Amino acid sequence: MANDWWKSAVVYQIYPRSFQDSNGDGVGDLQGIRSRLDHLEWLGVDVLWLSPIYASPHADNGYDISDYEAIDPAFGTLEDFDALLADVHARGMKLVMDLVVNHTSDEHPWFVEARSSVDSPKRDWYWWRPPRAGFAAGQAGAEPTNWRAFFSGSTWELDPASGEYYLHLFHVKQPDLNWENPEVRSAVYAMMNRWLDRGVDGFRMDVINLISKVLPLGDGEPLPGGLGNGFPLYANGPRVHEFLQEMHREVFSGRDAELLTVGETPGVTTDHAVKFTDPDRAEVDMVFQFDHVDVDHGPLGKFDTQPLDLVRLKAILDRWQVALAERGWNSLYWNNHDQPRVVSRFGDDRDHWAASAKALGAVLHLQRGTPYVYQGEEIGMTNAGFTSIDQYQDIEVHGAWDELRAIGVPDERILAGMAHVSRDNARTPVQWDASEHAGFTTGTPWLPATPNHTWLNAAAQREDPDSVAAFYRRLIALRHELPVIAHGTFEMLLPGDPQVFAYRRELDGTVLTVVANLSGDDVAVDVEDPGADVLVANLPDPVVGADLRPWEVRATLTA
Ligand code: ISL
Repeated sequence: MANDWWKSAVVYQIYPRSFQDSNGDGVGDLQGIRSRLDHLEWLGVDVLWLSPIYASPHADNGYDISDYEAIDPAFGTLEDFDALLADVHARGMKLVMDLVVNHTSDEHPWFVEARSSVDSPKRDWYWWRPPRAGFAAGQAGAEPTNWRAFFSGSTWELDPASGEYYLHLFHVKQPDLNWENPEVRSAVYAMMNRWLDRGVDGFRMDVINLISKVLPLGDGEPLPGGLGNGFPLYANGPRVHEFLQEMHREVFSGRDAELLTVGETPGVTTDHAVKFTDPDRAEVDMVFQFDHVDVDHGPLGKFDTQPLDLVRLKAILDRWQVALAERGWNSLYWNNHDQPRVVSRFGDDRDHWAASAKALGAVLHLQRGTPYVYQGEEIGMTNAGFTSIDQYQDIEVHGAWDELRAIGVPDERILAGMAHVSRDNARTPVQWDASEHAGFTTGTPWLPATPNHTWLNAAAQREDPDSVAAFYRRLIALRHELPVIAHGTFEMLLPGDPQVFAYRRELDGTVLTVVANLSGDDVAVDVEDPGADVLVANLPDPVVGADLRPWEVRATLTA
């Protein structure tokens, strides 16, 4: 197998909680995934990435792990896991696990032990600090640094027993591991090796660029509301590349040709991304950058949603294509369990639902990089349409609700932002069929199925050669068949056009030109070769060189 087999592969992300329930408890599980592998094989994806299935109190739906070596009973057993892995391999696919090691759950035995005493041998496995000089424990402002947590509030929680604070970049139930401590690193590597020995095919590494903090820990630039921005002090930190190279030596070396490793790296720069993914440096195969999904965030953060500026979105994606052209590799995504549904966000889920879902799919999948499909994206699933705060389950939403109200943002404005970009939009059950709860469960789903499942579902689309799912299937097959898609150069065309997304790929004399109208108007384009053949298009009777109809995409090939 070539060392870079993943350059022509497509990854499918499963969020197990919402994929398929097999036992009627309303939560998806491993047996449920096994029962739906036909769909994934039909779609033609190469790799499945499972969001966390480890034992967890589920404060953050499994991104708070209390035992890295056990399967959470809500999802099944280790036997179920082995059976799933065998099934996936038997169908010629690979299985990649989520690796959440910036933090554990506060219920992980490591943290329970660390918290038990300042003299605990595990105390230094986490970040403990006394109150700020001159302050008493618990006093306002006594937190060791002013950092704001991702899920609102301070990143520091007081442990009353010892009078010290522990660090949690995310929720209070997600204490950060201290990667400076070599014992922590060895324990993580040993755990990873055990999963690889069990047969898994790699890892998606949660917030892996946050594991190295700038020492000594200090304050960040003040933010409105009194807290500070610690991000520059812990993102892409001083030892992060060293740690990943060490991990590579201790875990991947000798077997990395078969594996896929992808770092989730919020705030990664192109310079760091090249370092993370340059094969000669032996860190990870690719990373997830965030610039394109942060494009519609406003001054008050993600829930302060701004209209899409397509010229800016294109400039961001172009910059990433160019920066990683010679060294390193991009991952390509619109969606995951943290992002709203792309057809609702950047497409038109009302008047041009199918055409816009397909156009966005084509624009992404024909770029250079490894595409990721998030469950339900392949059938054009839409946002949840929640209108009241009680409908949301996500801790991020509830933290932000309190925080934004406290600074006087009107409820309607907050709710509008949440309806647009909240993470729960991606977490409603996969819409398998038109039956009650969309075929996801026979019980009561933990988050309700979106009402449009009566017509928007996988069963209907598998029958229909013009469906969004059939179109995604074709895009995936094309990457396998045409080397120009996996390996060709990338050139952005018409960068200043506010409606058209167009680019050219080239390999050994084969030229692929993609033109997409990401608007509801007719628009002219003049960049296609008149002699080219249409390779894939989303509307009937495509004509090379003709005006693009609303949300039309054409990809043409010149040999
Ligand atoms: O979704 C976000 C908030 O808008 C992101 O900032 C997100 O928190 C960030 O991408 C890190 O995400 C990962 O780690 C989190 C977890 O909640 C996310 O689900 C996971 O993808 C903490 O483990």
